[in-house]
Amino acid sequence: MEILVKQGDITEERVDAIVNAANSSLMGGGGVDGAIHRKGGPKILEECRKIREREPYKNGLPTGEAVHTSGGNLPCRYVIHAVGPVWQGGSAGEAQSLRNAYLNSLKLAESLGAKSVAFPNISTGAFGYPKDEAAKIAIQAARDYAHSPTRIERVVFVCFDEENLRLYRQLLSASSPKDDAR
Ligand code: AR6
Repeated sequence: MEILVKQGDITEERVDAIVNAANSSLMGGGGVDGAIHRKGGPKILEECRKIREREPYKNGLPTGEAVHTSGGNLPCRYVIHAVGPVWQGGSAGEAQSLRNAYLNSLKLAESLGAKSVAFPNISTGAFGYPKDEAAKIAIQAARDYAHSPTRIERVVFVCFDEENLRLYRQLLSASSPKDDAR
């Protein structure tokens, strides 16, 4: 599994699955969530509503978990809606929740047969997670996932802002996977 970074708008990615930085309501919002629903069209929201109608999601999607819809009008086949944590200072389990959001998205992508998956920088916008810490967790989660056999061939971190792009580039070039093993 290759791990790549690029700058851009995730709604334009030609991959099997893009991940949405959603909130537990699954009813849309601002940031990347807003862009995905705007460009993907009403079908995605309709599918989200259906997910919310059934258990165990009647009260919303818990933090760290992921579900999927179609890609609607987007070039991707699936949108994986994952909920990252709201930053509360770091002692409320945010790191584990963020890691779970990445790992659960990868597992779901794999179960859908996706070979290529694009991620935004989950939780680093409205949810306020410090970008450097979030980038380390995201990259480590992808590397840990790649340690086990997987049919996912490509993971792309799509950075929207310069700061995230710089952090991801630095982290992906500065350390080999082995150096990162903890
Ligand atoms: N493509 C890729 N990345 C983007 C795009 C885009 N089109 N637009 C923004 N980003 P955020 P969160 C980056 O706030 O922090 C929403 O209202 C942005 O620069 O989208 O997980 C949801 O409904 C940032 O680095 O998500 C939730 O309520 C990253 O995406 C809440 O915000 C994440 O920023 C989720 O907050």
